[in-house]
Amino acid sequence: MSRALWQVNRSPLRWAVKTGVNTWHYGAKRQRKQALNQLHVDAAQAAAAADLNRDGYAVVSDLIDPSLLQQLAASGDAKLSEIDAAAEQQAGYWKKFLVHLLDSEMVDGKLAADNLFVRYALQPGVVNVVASALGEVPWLDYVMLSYSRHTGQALASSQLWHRDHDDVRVVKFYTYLTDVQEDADGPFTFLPRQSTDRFGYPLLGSHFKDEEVFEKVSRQDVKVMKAPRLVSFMIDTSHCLHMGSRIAPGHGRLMYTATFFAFPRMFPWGDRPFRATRDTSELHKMILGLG
Ligand SMILES: O=C(O)CCC(=O)C(=O)O
Ligand SMILES: [Fe+2]
Repeated sequence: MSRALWQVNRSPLRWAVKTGVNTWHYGAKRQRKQALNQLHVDAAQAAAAADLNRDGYAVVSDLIDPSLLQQLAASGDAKLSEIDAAAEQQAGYWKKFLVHLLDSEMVDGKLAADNLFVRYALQPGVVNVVASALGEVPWLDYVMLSYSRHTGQALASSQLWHRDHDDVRVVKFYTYLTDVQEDADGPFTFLPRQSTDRFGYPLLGSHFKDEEVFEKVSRQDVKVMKAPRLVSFMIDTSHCLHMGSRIAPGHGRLMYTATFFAFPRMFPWGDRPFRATRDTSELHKMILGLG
């Protein structure tokens, strides 16, 4: 920041001068970096963060609060009965193979900060890992409970190889809520960071067919997350090519996703999908973007 701007910020003029979004971001970013020091990151969480930064992925099942996991599993099971109704509501949605199951939890388009699906993302075993990996308190962009199903249509969007938004750090935290132990269950599938780097950034296109990827990267590098229900993992989806939800007939996959960004979000954000309650802490408000 220039010296002149620094002075304006401290002068009585500061509210009259539009210092611009960048200056505001600068302050918010610094605050987020400082707030990292308030977190009590344990050795296992730090190790997972190191894995995430080095390889682009970490299996984090052991870091998850068992009671929250049980509650999530029970709520997930209950939501399975809502699939048909939700699918009907979302008939115009472009990702035909994906049914969103949290709409019924929202009030005016928002989830309360004490809603289970939000609390699950805010647990220390998740936040501490993402925060240490990013070097700052993360921004929780959204949480999602999705059911992937067979459509019989050609592979599209996230069923093809892609990175999520290429220039911000995106870390996604996933928990399987049904068994994903066969290819037919549409496992989350990815290339570690090093292999993805070998693929590089083709000038054209953001979503790639298998053949395009394996022209440049060995098939042996592919990691297929085949795992029983309740396994949790984190992926740096901005640095790792990934795809999934290639579901065979008669199969389906229920998965929880929490998407974290390094602040600021690359695209302007509108209304947040979260609402604070009287008991929401300052840390959680920061994470939920309700500052
Ligand atoms: O459905 C899948 O497994 C892929 C999901 C995906 O691309 C994402 O979560 O960013
Ligand atoms: Fe993705």
